[in-house]
Amino acid sequence: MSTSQPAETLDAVIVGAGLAGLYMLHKLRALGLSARVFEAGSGIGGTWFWNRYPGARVDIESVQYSYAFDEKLQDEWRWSERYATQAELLRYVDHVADRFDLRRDIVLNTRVESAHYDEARDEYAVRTSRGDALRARFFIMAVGCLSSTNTPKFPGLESFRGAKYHTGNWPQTPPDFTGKRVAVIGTGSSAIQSIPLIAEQAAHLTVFQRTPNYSVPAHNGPMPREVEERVRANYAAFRAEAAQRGFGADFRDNPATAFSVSDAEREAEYEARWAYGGLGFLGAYADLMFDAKANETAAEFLRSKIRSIVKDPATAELLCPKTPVGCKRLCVDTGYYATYNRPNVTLVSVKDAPIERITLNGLVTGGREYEVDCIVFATGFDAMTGSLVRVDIRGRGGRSLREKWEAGPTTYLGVATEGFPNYFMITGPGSPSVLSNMLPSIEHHVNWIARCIDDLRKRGAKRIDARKDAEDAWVVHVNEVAHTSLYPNCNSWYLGSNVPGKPRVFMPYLGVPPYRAKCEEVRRNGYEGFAIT
Ligand code: NA7
Repeated sequence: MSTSQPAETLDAVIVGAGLAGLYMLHKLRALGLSARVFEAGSGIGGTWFWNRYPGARVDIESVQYSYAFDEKLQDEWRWSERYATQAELLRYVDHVADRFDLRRDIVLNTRVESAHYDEARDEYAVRTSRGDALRARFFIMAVGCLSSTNTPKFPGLESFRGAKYHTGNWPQTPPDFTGKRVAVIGTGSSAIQSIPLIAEQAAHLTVFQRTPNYSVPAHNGPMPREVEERVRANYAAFRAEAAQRGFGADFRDNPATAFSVSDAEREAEYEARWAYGGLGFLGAYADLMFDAKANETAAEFLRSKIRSIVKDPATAELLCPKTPVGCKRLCVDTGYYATYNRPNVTLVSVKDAPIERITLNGLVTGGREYEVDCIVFATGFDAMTGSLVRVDIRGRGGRSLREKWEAGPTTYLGVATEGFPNYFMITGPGSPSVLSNMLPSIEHHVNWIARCIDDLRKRGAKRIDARKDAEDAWVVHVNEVAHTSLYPNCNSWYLGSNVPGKPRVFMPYLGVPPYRAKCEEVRRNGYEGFAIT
């Protein structure tokens, strides 16, 4: 489109057709607004579109990881497994898009490249990779927290003659590892889910581990119908109750503290939670993420499990994390540790001998070359900010978001950032996002944003911008809360420490109930902390 043509004007442009973007579109339409979603992928689904690696599935039980906004949708959808696979989640997303006729306002295969705020018109001038030029009063990033993949810049990366894959950008046609020598780099959640399945196919699998992670068994299986029926019988109350929990999910939280019970009772509690499976392991005691000694009891329990499963003591020791449990996101697996008992699987620690380079035939660490046919990068994401600053977003005075956030993201409530009027982020840094059940957090943000836009319209207001003092106070508060916990005590993507050079700032907000209360209070007080004109 040439720049001389008048740009199409919409009420809102939304970036990303994942669970957040789809619901945002639905809500804005319900307000009678015009909105369009741009999506870089060739299909909708966001996380569930891109992360197709073997074993990819949600780590929160599906009855909790689903939209709550429409009762009929909730009633008609049935999950086949306790933890849905990526493929089933994608079917769910497709079903939602069809059911609410969302596709006609979604443009695929198109990246939004820039969004520049025009102060004279209170609009964003938006440009896409296809050459579209649009104008929109509201610009909404619904790009997800884990969508900008991180591939370490190993020397020689391009020289490798075999196939390279990233778990977060997996090919649509699944690669066949049969008879292949495969390297997996990384041992985060994506690696832990995929390694058992890759090992079943590959001739040999070598896992390159920098930091071991804790993992608890999923004990996945067909959705127990009695569980589903129990939840469904009172779904609204079940969800409301979960929203009162710290992570916004039902982890069967125990209000007791770890040392308020005997050693034997504590051990029995951990055993019961291990047997049940899933992230609820961390709900065993209220102080596990706040008291290092309490945490160590859970950590040691998990280490003892690793030692009991993995037969080779040296491998078991390498797999035992030394950091607090939960400080990096706890993983949920199916047969991860037992995979190291297979004769075709080798674990190589790159903690003290980092990967030096990639070669024509493999990779070099500790002065030794490991020859492989394929490399799987399970090396995670430039989390929470990567996809936001990848777009050239400019606010008042042409100020760029990328520059504003050079020393780390600053937001008000994780939904807005000062100097960028009418710009919203769904589950942005400074909101519970990745420290919560993502889907209810997405719905909460979308509802809040939609209501805000509607309130502005009713007031006849054209512009809303976070105030600097409110943003500064929020940033301090997010940090203070984080530092009451053990979360900032280890290198994790919550802190940005997985990406070299990224500022070390704790990004998510810890605590769903106080966060939601604050958002509600801000709204009730006429959007306190925002300037509205
Ligand atoms: P993660 O959890 O960030 O895991 C990435 C892994 O890759 C982790 O083990 C990293 O080690 C490792 N890594 C990263 N860079 C390197 C280099 N240079 N050398 C060796 N190893 C490296 O990403 P996932 O995709 O597994 O999971 C992301 C989230 O998605 C997960 O938490 C769930 O919420 C779903 P490190 O720990 O940094 O030493």
